[in-house]
Amino acid sequence: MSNGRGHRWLPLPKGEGWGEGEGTVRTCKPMTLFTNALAISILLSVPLIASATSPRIASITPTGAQRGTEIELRFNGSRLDDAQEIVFYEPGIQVLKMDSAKTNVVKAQIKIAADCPLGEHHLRIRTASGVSELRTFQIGTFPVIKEVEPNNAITNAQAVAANTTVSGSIASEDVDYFAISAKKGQRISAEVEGIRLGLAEIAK
Ligand SMILES: [Ca+2]
Repeated sequence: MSNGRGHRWLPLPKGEGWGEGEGTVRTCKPMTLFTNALAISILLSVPLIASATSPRIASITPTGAQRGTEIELRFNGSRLDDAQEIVFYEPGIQVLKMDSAKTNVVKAQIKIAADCPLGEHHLRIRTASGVSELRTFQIGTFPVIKEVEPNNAITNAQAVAANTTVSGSIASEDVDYFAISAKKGQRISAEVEGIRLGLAEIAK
């Protein structure tokens, strides 16, 4: 089925699209940060129908971006070498170019419109032999920075500016500390997004 703009629309199966996660820590006054966190998917117990030739997305890096920017997305997975299209289900994200030279990696330059809807965007990779499972990508208002390890103690907490999104991942039993500057009495809001990022898996 086509939407008339050359994009192929695929059905959105309910319950698919869970996996790793990110997190957001938000501060009300001028500080907000956003960090990846491992999340647990209850859908791992739901049988997914996929053939041995279907492409698979194991991770997307980064898992979110600021609207009005251009970034490179890296997809890791399997059977991705014959990728032909990244299908975004919601408007506002344009794929400028795509490189799928490696079997397990697809790189894509994407442009996010200044008025791109915020929040969760759904996507799949379509290859010559099939379509991947549904994944999600987050669009936010704040600039995104990477988590920098080691940050496992207060003494080496990563400094984060106000109104910033931090993107990272939590391996088994990882701890992340972030440092922000605030005045006494200042109210701080933080939000962590894990399972909502759609790629969480139970730690093995
Ligand atoms: Ca850490």
